[in-house]
Amino acid sequence: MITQPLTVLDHHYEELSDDGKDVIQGLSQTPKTLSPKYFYDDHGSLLFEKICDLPEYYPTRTEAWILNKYADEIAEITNCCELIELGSGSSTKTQALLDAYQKIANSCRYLPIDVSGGILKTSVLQLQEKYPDFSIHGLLGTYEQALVHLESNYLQSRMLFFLGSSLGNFNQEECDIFLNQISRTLKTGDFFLLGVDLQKPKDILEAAYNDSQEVTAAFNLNMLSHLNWRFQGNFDINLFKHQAIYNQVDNQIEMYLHCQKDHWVSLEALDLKVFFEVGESILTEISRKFDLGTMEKQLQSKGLNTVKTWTDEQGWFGLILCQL
Ligand code: AVI
Repeated sequence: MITQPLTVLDHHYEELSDDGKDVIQGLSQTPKTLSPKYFYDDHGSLLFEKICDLPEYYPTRTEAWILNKYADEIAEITNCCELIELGSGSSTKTQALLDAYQKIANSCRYLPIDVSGGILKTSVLQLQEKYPDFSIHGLLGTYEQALVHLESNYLQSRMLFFLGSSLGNFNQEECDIFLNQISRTLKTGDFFLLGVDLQKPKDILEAAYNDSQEVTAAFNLNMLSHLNWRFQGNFDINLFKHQAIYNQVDNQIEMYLHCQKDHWVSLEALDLKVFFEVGESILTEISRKFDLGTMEKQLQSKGLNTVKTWTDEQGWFGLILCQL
């Protein structure tokens, strides 16, 4: 069924909603931080797609392997329902699920949600062609906007899914707020499918975030170029160096940009001047690595009870299907 590909949830989504107040706050504190949402301008989104194909970055292909192997079983458990994907990107991995649902039902509804309009529109148009009996419609906006939009009354049963271990980029408090929103968006009997990257040896994790082709380094540094065009800044990316370390106490990768020289940076649109000292660092991202049992308990505390969990042969990545 070919329909309008997208609904824009907030026409001002491109302004990232808070006009850089978070940049002022993050760069005014010690240690300095920046929100990972600034990775994803058009160039950053392309670099992320490249990261997903890197030999060292195992999460994407490992999760795809699990989905390909178990999609039929997932569809059998949930039956035909409205499929809603948060942060769908190019929806590449999702096709294993769509194929499985196609086998059990003539028509299903699939709603991919993303902040990147270009990639969302392209993938919706391609999927509408590939799955003509499905009703496929993109929602352009942030997770928060989408979850509020989806809260209203609805009849069909649902499966919300959040893949790629994007949950790992939230700190514990953000994770709590997000999971509360998820359970508010579902009604009793609905499903939530969550992909999580699991704890594993430090050397494997650090290699995945310090790849030999330096694509992750370019992705991290691109955040500064993004801030330059968005807020009329003068960051010199040659004065910063990328590094990712695995913090074994908090079980998280931490991505930093280390300053190589004393200098001032200004962001004119924010009326901000910041001094950077040689040796100091900006924390740009955390990527938490989970333990399945602990994650299942956290989901349960939100009323989301595990129905079944799947992992790969090495136990590197987990896919949890839970039900409200
Ligand atoms: C999007 N997110 C789950 C990725 C991750 O692995 O935390 C982002 C990323 N950062 C560096 N490489 C990939």
